[in-house]
Amino acid sequence: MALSPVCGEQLDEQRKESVFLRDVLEGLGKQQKTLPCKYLYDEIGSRLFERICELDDYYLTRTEAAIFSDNMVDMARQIGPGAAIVEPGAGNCEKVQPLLEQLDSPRGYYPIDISPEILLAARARIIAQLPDLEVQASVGDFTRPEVWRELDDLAAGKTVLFFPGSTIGNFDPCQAGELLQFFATRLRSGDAILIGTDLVKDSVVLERAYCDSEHVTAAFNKNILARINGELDADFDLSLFAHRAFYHPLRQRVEMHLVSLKEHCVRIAGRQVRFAEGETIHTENSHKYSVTGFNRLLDEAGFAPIRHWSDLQQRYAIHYAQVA
Ligand code: AVJ
Repeated sequence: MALSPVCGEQLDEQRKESVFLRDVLEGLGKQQKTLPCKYLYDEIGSRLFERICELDDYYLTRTEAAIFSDNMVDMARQIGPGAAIVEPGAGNCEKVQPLLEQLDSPRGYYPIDISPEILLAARARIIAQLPDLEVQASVGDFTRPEVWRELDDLAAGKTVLFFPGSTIGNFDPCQAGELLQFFATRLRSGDAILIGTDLVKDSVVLERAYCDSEHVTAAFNKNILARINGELDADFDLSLFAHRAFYHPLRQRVEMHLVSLKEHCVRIAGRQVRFAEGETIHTENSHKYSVTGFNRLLDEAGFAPIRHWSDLQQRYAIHYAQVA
């Protein structure tokens, strides 16, 4: 996992910038303007998201954590001894720690993330706390096959993918199915996935989670415009946009938008983009599933649903499914 030399990094930065510009112009050129939600998560965005996770209105994080802590013994028993845990998009690797501690002689922990800094710090922390565990971090985009090649020769034995946080909800059901299928093809028969999903529920509860009373989600959403201003020479006036989040019951998802409060033009890298009054930029989707709906998705992707754990209010579910 060598870090690239400085000149390579500079080239990389330029390439990243032009991909970002291309994505922004392409998204804002559409009939329904959009911006890819991955751009919400720069350093400031990631910090704002961490604050969202601590909000009273945002029930997801603490509900998932409670389901894990209430059922950890059961989950570890379900996984069984000697398992290797692979975590795509592991970030700071905080959620996996109690599982690693509970498992019967796990074979190793293999986090994958695009941010080497966060990953290496997390790896050091886990090694300090669980010195007997093999920890091997892979830097890269977990949706690309290359990064999985390093994991191809995990010693024989069961592998379990750990995918918490309702991250799967960011993908539309079709893409989510493709991602699950991609995961399934990286695994062998008898391997499994432990995956968290937010459940379909009352729209008032959902909308409060994405339009919180402390306006942290609004700041998170608007940060994408600040990021474009800072990185791409643009002049978005953040005060001309409002945060909007609503539940779309047919699509079973919360949509996040930025609403233009009046007709105006924005300049981005020498180009003009026009906004009508009330026009929106669609910035993120958060899909919600019923247990049966998600089981169907797992099944279609090549995972046999084994069981799930939920909270008393049925707000959130953690599914365990095995490669057929
Ligand atoms: C990181 C995709 C799980 O959809 O709940 C939270 C992102 N956006 N508030 C979610 C998010 C606004 C979050 N996920």
